[in-house]
Amino acid sequence: MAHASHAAAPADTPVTTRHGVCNLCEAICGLTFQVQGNRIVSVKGNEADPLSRGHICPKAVALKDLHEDPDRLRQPIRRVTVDGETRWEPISWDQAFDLVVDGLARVREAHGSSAVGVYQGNPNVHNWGNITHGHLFLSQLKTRARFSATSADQLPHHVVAHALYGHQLAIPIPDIDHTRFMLILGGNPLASNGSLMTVPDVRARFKALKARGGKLVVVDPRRTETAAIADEHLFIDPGTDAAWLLALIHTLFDEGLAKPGALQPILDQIDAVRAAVEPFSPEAMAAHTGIDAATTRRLARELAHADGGVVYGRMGVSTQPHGVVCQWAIQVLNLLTGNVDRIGGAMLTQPALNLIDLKLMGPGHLGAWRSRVRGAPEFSGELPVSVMAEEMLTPGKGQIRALVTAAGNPVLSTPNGRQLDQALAGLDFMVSIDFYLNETTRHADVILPPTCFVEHDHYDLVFLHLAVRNVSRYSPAIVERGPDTRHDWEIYAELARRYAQRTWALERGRMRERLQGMLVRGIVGRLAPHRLLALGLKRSGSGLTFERLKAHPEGIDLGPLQPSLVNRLQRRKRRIALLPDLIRLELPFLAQAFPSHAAGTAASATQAERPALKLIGRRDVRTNNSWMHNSERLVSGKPRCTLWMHPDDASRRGLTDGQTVAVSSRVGQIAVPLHVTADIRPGVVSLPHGWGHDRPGIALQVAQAHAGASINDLTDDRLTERISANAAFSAVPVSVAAG
Ligand SMILES: Nc1nc2c(c(=O)[nH]1)N[C@H]1C(S)=C(S)[C@@H](COP(=O)(O)OP(=O)(O)OC[C@H]3O[C@@H](n4cnc5c(=O)[nH]c(N)nc54)[C@H](O)[C@@H]3O)O[C@H]1N2
Ligand SMILES: Nc1nc2c(c(=O)[nH]1)N[C@H]1C(S)=C(S)[C@@H](COP(=O)(O)OP(=O)(O)OC[C@H]3O[C@@H](n4cnc5c(=O)[nH]c(N)nc54)[C@H](O)[C@@H]3O)O[C@H]1N2
Ligand code: SF4
Ligand SMILES: [Mo]
Repeated sequence: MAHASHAAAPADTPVTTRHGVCNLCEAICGLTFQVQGNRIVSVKGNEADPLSRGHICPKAVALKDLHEDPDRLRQPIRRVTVDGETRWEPISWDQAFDLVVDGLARVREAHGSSAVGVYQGNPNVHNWGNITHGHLFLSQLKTRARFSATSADQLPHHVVAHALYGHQLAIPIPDIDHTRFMLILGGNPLASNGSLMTVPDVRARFKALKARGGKLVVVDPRRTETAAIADEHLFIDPGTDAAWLLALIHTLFDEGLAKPGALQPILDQIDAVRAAVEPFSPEAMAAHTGIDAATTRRLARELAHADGGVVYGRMGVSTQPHGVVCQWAIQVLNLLTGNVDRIGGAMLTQPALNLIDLKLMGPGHLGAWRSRVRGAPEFSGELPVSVMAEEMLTPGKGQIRALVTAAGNPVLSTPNGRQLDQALAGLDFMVSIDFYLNETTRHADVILPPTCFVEHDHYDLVFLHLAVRNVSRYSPAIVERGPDTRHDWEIYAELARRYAQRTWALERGRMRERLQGMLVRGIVGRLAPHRLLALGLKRSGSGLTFERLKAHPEGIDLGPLQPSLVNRLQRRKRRIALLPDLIRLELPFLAQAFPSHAAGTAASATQAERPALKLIGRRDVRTNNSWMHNSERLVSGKPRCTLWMHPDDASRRGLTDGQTVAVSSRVGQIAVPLHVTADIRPGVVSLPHGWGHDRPGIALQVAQAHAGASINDLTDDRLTERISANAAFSAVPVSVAAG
C-alpha cells in the first residue's frame, strides 16, 4: 500500500536541504536531509554538527525506509476475531480512543488500578513527546504495575548514581576527548555507538586518544570491534567482573595508589571500603575471572598514574547478577584515583535544559514497594521487567489483567520472552502505542500508531545529559506528517483527557486536587513539546532561547565537559558516602560467590564432561534492538543471527562452522546457524538480541524473511541482578548440540 505522504513529487518540485538528527541510538548524530516535496531524497551526516561532526552509521539512511515502509501503520487498527480467526480492522482515531479508555477503565473498575500494567520501551527516551506528555496519561492510571526497558538495561547505573551522588541521572560521563587511559568493560561502542556516553564518531575519538599518547583497554569475553582497535584486550569470564573490579580497588589500597585528590574533602568511608575489599586480592580473584594478578595490578597502576583516566562499564556489566556492585566499583575506582569531576576523567554534563538542576526529574527511590509475586523492589516507581509475566500469570488480588505498551517490544526484548508471549495472550485488554504490528503488539486489542521520527520535531531531553560534549540542538520536522495522523504526545494528551473524564468517579483525593489535576492536564495537553521547551529554557538561566536554537538547527556548541559535580553537591550540602548500605550488605555475599581459595571450583568445572556454556549478547552496527529489521538495507547480506562459539568448544561437541545448532536453557530452545571463531572466550557463546520474527500474526514482510531466532527465548526471568532485579542477560547457562 503506497502512501500519499511520501509519494513522488512532480519533477519540478525544488529539492531543499533540512537539518535534523537521528534518534535511533544514543549517539544522536546530526543529519542533513535532501527533501523533494514530502519525499526524502538523501540522508547524510551533518559536518557542521558540533557533536557528531558529520559521522553517521548505516541506520541513519534507514530513517527514510521507516518513513516509506508500507508495513508501517498510519491509522489505528483493532483486532477482531471472527470464527476463531484474527483480523485487523482500520478504525477512526475517535473510535480508537474510546475503545482504549473503555477497555482500561473497565479493568480498573473491576480489579483495581494496579490490574492495569504499563510497559514503556526504549524509544520513549528517544522521542521527546513521550517524555513531555506521557506522564499526563500514564500517571493517571495510578498503577504500581509500571515497567520499562530500563530494567533490561541500565538500571544498576541509576541505582548507583542515586546512592552515591543523590540523583538517578547524575551519571559521570567519560571525558573521552581528553582522557589518557580508558578502561572499558562490557561495552562495544564501535557497534553500539556508545551508551550512557553519547559519543558519535567514536572511532575517530579513540584514534585521537591514542594519538595523544593515551591507552585504550577493553575487558570483554568476546574480541569485539572495539577490542580489535584497543591497545589491550582481556577475555574475562562472563559475570565475574565484580570480582575483578574489587581486585582493582584492593590493589589501589594495597599499593598506596588511592589518592582522591580534589574530591578528598567530600569523600566519606574510604577506610570502610579498604576493609570491605580486603578479601578480593588480584591473586585470589584470578581463578574466577581468568585475568592474572600481575595484569590486574599493572592496570590498577596505569589507571592511578594516568594524567586523566577513566573506567567505563556498560550493558555487559550492568545486565549480570552483580551489576550494581560492578557499577559501584567503577565509580569507586574513578573516585579513588581522583578521576571523577576531572578533565580527562568522568564528569557530569551541563546541558542547557538540565533536568537534574531544574528539578524536572526526581532524584529516585529504591524499594519503596515490592512486586506482589516475587517481592522484587521498585526503582523510581517501576518494577523490574523480569517479574512482568509472572504478575500477569499468577492469579490473586493485584494480578495484571490489562496492559499499555508504548514504543516497546518486550516479547523480544525481555528475559523468557515466550512466557511473556503467553501471558499477553491471556490479558483482558491490551493497547499498544506503536507503528508496527510486531511480536508484542499482535496481542493488542487496539494499536494506536504515532507519526514516525522525520514527521515531528525533536529536542534531546535525555541524551544531551549523557553526551561527551555539551551541545544543544532543536530540529524541526523534516517532512510533513501524513493526513489524519497523531504524534505520540497528541495521543497521550487525548488519552489523558478522555481517561480523566471516564474515571473521574474512581479518582481518589480531594476535589480541589482533582480539579487541579484536570487543569494541568488541560493546559499541558494543549502545549506542544516545543512550547514546553521554550518555557523550560527561559527558566533554566542558561541564556539560551528557543528562538536561537531554532535559528541553528545544526546545533549550538556549549563546549567541552567541565568539572561541576563537587560544586553542585556542595550547594546541596551533600557529601559522597563511598560505601552505601546496599553495597556494604552485598559484599559478604560476593566474598562467598568468589572465595579466595577457588581451586576446588575450577577443578570440578573441568571434570564435568560437558560444562554448561555461558551465553552472552552481541550488537552489530546495522541493528537497532528489535525493530529496524524491516529495512532491506539493514538486513541484507549474510544472516547475522548466528551463535558464536570457540573452536575448542565446537570440536568437543563435534560441531562445524555453518551448521544449524540447537541451543537450550532452562526456559527454552532455539535453532540458529553456528559461527566458529577464536574471537570468543572458550566456554562462552554469543547471540545477538532482537531477532525472532517468525512468530505468526505479525506484519513485517522484510523482517519475516530474515527472521532469525530470539535470544530471549533462552534468557531466564529468574536470573536477575541481586540488588535491583535488573535482567541478568550475561552468563546464562546453555547447552548446544547439533540441531
Ligand atoms: N547497532 C546498535 N547500536 C545500538 C543498539 C543496537 O541494538 N544496535 N542498542 C542501543 C541500546 S538500547 C543500548 S542500551 C546500547 C548498549 O551499548 P553497549 O553496552 O556498548 O552494548 P553492546 O554492544 O551490547 O556491548 C556489550 C558488551 O558486553 C559484553 N559482555 C557480555 N557479558 C559480559 C560480561 O559478563 N562481562 C564483560 N566485561 N562484558 C560482557 C558483550 O560481549 C558486548 O561486547 O547500544 C545502543 N546502540
Ligand atoms: N538478551 C538481550 N535482551 C535485551 C538486550 C540485550 O542486549 N540482550 N538489550 C536490552 C536493551 S539495552 C533495551 S533498551 C531493550 C529494548 O527493548 P524494547 O524497548 O522493548 O524494544 P525495541 O526493540 O527497542 O522496540 C521498540 C518499539 O518501539 C516502536 N517505536 C519506535 N519508535 C517509536 C516512536 O517514536 N513512538 C512509538 N510509540 N513507538 C516507537 C517500534 O516499532 C518497536 O515496536 O532490549 C533489551 N533486551
Ligand atoms: S550512530 Fe547511527 S543510529 Fe546512532 S544516531 Fe548516529 S546515525 Fe543514528
Ligand atoms: Mo538499551
